[in-house]
Amino acid sequence: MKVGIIGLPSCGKTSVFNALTGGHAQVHAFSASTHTEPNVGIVAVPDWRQDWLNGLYKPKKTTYATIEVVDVAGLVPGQSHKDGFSPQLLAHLRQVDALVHVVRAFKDPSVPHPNGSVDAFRDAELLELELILADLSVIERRLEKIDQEIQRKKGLERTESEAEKMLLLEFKEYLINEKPLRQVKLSAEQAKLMRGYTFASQKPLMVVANIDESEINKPDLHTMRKLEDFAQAKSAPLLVFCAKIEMEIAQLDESERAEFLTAIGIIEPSRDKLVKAAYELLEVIPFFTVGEDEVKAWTITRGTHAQEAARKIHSDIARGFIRAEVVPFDALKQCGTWVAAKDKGLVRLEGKDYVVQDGDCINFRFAV
Ligand SMILES: Nc1nc2c(ncn2[C@@H]2O[C@H](COP(=O)(O)OP(=O)(O)OP(=O)(O)O)[C@@H](O)[C@H]2O)c(=O)[nH]1
Ligand SMILES: [Mg+2]
Repeated sequence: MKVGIIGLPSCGKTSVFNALTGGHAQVHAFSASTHTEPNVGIVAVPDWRQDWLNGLYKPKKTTYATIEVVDVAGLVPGQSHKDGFSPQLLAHLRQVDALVHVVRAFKDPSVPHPNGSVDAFRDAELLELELILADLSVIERRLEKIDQEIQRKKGLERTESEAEKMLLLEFKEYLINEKPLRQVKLSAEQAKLMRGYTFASQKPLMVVANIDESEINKPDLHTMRKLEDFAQAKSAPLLVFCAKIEMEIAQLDESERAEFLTAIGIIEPSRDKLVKAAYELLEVIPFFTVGEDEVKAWTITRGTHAQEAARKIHSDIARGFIRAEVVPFDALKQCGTWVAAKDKGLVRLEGKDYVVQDGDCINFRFAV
């Protein structure tokens, strides 16, 4: 899973990146990132259930699920109007599964604001509009050429291009009404037609309100209400935290961290909040494979069948799939060991169509 951090210049993107990854990427009071390479980092997905499994199996190795985070360059308003986003930016966007839209809500006068004043709602709308305009320009350029192409084509290819055109016109209508494409429901067939495009406003999105250190646990309600309305209207969850402090938290040792969190009254670090939100947004869940060699978390789309889940591990396991031995995490924890769970009849044998559940511990039986 890969998420991209976007936002206006100096809104705190790199601070959020550091908060998530525990990294030390440069933050600047003056925006400098528009022409630099993006920061890329990995977040190990925290899961107390995996920690418990590690205690049980004492494995040689434990592998947490990971999320890759890309701190994409700052989006300068107006940049996308003529030609859409730059090829570099589009290439980054193409690779991400979801976007984290950081909005500056911190006031700190020592950090200049590109628009001269802090107004989180205005900025949120501005960036969302930037995504919409970039998509519009992609569509307009495509529509200029598609008629000629339709004329040239025959049979099925022609029908497909015509369907593509219809869909692009539908998308255009949405965008003109300032609706992001993430709100358009597509059939599998339509999604296939649009596979070659990267529409920024189509990516699942989370909004992060980057608040002042003085507002932790007591954010400005007027601003938050407006941002909440904004996020809801754009089908995005809203997260609220102070990136500067969260970045400092992420850079502390594990032992110091808990103490610091308690001292400032933060219950859940932003990293954990964001990971949870990303899992919900992308409708993915973890399952575990366990043993003395390795305890490992795997990420699958909700609703994945056992055989497909096995494919995540190895195509041979999927091909030679016989049965999945499954024990839900809670049952395993209650019984204490796999053997005890088996004795109680809580380890089930499931077939290839079993829908894997969040936290299932699975041993795949297969023959090659
Ligand atoms: N007071 C305060 N300052 C913050 C906060 N978040 C970021 N800053 C400051 O704002 C400035 C910009 O932060 P960055 O994280 O570099 O912002 P950015 O969006 O990555 O900026 P560019 O990449 O240059 O567009 C830095 O001086 C940060 O220390 C915050 O929550 N509170
Ligand atoms: Mg930056």
